[in-house]
Amino acid sequence: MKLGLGLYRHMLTRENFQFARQAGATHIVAHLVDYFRGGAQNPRDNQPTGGELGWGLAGDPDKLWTVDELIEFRRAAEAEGLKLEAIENFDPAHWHDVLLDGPKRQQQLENVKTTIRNLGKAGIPIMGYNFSIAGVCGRTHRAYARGGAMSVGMEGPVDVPMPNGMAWNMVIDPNAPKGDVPSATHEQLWQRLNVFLQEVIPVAEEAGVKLALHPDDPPMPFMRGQPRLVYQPHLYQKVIDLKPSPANTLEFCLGSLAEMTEGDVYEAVDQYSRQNKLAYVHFRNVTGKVPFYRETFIDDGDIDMIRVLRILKRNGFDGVLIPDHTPQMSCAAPWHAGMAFAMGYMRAAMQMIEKE
Ligand SMILES: [Mn+2]
Repeated sequence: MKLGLGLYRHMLTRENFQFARQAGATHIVAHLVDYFRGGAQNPRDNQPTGGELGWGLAGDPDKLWTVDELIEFRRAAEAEGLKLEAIENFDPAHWHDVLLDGPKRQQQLENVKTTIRNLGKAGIPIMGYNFSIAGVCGRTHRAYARGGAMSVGMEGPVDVPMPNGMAWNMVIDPNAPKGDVPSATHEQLWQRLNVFLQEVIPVAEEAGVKLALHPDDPPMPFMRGQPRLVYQPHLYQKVIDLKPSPANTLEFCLGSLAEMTEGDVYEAVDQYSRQNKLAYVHFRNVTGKVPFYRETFIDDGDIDMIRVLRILKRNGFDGVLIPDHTPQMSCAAPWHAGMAFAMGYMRAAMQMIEKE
């Protein structure tokens, strides 16, 4: 098993690569979507939360990530002794109609395919994604964690409808006509995923790239009137079985799985790692379940993280673990301190497990 760090786009700097290496990471997971663009409601150096208008403005619909810029990111990480393991999340500007089944769906499926081919050409092995209409929304940011550390949680269901011009909790069209995005059904959402997988997985296979699906965050059946895909652990199996392929894999988020109301997180780890379906792991801890949960420090939540590592080891998991999110620590560098704390814990735990 390998230790990695996830970095938001504006954090992809030499200094942060060095920070990752110093904390023992060998791998980087990079977010290339700028979640913070025009998002005044976001704390900038933390995971984005946003308000009813989401995180901010999506990217340029006409500018896909090029092979050259992807190679540049990979080389920048390599220059500091790190491997660029994955890109996390498509830009909603590039694929919103795949999620919404809108008029540009076919063109945007081609966007996704081009992006995956570009990753393959740039030597980046994994593309993480979250197949979600409303996206990562409806969460609150308060002093939830130990010692009054600022953290993220949920304080009940969020049913405020999603206005036109939004997808994946970002603004894709600031000039959209007034009104709300009509609610889809679960059947429609699964049909949309099916189209996506049937079209894109063969391209991923050819490109040598794994597509890795994040479960819903938060894992509610509906958010903002829109259905969610993987909001219980057993639904991950449905994704795998829809298009059996080594390129159809999971961005396995322990935090989201533990927030689900059904199933058992250790059984889920065993079930999916036994099938060799984990592309990489979000190694994050929480207390509680939706619609009331809180993100905690890694050693302080409901999940026995060491037990998870033992299951992963037993099933031969050899991929990357990243801290995902952590509470913010009270100091001059709250995000970095939170990550360093999590990574120190993870290094120690991994060294211990390797000797067993
Ligand atoms: Mn996650």
